[in-house]
Amino acid sequence: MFVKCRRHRVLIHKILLFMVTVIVLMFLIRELPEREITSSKQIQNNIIDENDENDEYEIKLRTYESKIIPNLGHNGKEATLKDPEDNELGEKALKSVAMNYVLSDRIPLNRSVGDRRNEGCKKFYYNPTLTASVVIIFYNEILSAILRTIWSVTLQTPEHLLHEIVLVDDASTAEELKGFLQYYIDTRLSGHRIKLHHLNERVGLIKARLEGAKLATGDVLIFLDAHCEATIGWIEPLLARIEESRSTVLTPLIDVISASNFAYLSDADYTGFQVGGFSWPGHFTWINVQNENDRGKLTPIKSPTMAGGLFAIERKYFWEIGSYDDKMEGWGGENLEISFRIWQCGGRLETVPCSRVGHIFRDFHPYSIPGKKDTHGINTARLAHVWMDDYKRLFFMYRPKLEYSPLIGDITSRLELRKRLKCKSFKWYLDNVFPEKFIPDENVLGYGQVRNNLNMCLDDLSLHEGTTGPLGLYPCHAFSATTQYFSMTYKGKLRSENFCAEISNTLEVQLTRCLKDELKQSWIFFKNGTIYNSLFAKCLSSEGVEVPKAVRIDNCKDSDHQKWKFTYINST
Ligand code: UD2
Ligand code: MN
Repeated sequence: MFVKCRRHRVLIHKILLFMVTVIVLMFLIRELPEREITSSKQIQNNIIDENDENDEYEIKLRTYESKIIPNLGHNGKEATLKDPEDNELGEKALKSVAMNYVLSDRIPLNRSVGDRRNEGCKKFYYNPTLTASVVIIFYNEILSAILRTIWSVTLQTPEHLLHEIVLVDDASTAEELKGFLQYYIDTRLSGHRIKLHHLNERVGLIKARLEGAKLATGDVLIFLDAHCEATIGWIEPLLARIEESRSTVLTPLIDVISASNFAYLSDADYTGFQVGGFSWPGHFTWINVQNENDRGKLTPIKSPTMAGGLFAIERKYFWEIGSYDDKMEGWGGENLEISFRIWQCGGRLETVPCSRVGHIFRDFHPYSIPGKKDTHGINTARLAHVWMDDYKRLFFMYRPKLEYSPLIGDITSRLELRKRLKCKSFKWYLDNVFPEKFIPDENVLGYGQVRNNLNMCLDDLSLHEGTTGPLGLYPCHAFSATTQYFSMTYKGKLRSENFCAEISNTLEVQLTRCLKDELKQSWIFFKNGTIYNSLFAKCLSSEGVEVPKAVRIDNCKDSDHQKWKFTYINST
């Protein structure tokens, strides 16, 4: 009985369990389809949404790709289009954005510009182990130029040396630089470790680079502008040199790519390359390699400054040495700031002749700086106050209004950095790194405006550096520092920052490159105001000179045309 009863109970239990299961199942079956339908609908919707956009991108991209002309501009040769209409549009593009994007869009994005290295470079063997994060920042750049920069880096860098490419979009407004660029990277450059970061607000190139550096994780940071083309073997010598000396900051040879026809203009055997200098008005300049014995050499060469856009620096060292001045805005000044700082705080700057990268030098900036501020001037004023000690007088002589301008902002943290890193003085920099830099008010008998007794002044007539032109005569004006600033040196040169006064065959006086021991450039300044040349035994004179023509030399006589006064005279 007990057994029977127990069996009965078990049976009832089983039936109950079965019923509960059936009810739960029925409930689930009733609910499930609903839920499934909704979730699959959501997924489908997502796919449809994304597909819509991606389809659009893909169509756009294929149309774009179909217009590319195979082999156009191959090996860095000049590219031309046949259709006159395209050429007209190209001309317009050059005028509006300083780059012929009509042509850029037709040149293969992965074109090769050939091997640009000097033959001698191919004999060097580099085996770096450091990896690079290539940081490329951009604001409304031409998409095809950005993509060609990226392609050149991925194609010309051995995979094991390229940690990543970090792209920072400085809040571009051009639509195609957003989703479409990301789509391009995802589909055409997938597997290449490319980070694309969009900034919400335009911050200018200095802060954009800082953002890029923060995102980067490779051993070495290599910054490039967004319109460059790296060439074969470009990265190895940079990484190898940093591996040898982590506090050395390097620039490749920056070759010229034409903004109008995209020709890669520098020959492989070109050895007359230059390194970086600066002018007292605060601009970067190119100068000849300082030490004559170093000219034509292919090993890294000391450089007093760098152009700023293309350089390699060990990532941790970049932060240790003070990265950039994060209160600098817009464009300009950061290149001289980082150059002076590196040298003064114990590092080195070098140009690496065997690393060649092309850059499109544009005739003007195709963008404006928010607030229309003179960021170059303001940023330079910041660096002058922080790094140039007394020598900042020479910059502010050209930009007097900037010296105490409130626009400069707070520089305390940069002064603290200088103290913390125990950096050397600007005089040390001039004496040791850039001894050939001309200092207009040191070792001179007189300097400033040079005025004759008839109130006319010597004037360089805005002569461009690297050229030759008349030493003109012009009414003296208040902006003496711009074109009417000359020095009479202890060594007998009558000169400005970039030119020396030389007597021509017609006895007119010209401004030209300063040469040592050139008697036609040799003058004696007498206390009575006469400026005399002993080779011709004649005096500097403005007699018969029509403004703004060149002054000349003439037989010495007591004449107001031959009496010259410098604004400042050194009494010592
Ligand atoms: C040169 C440098 C540049 C920079 C500058 C001084 C070279 C070859 N180029 O001028 O790198 O050091 O001197 O400041 O050495 N950009 C932004 N946000 C902006 C403005 C520019 O991201 O608000 C980007 C721009 O898209 C480009 C890069 O910054 O990729 C440099 O600008 P640039 O090419 O107009 O400067 P460039 O070559 O005249
Ligand atoms: Mn540039």
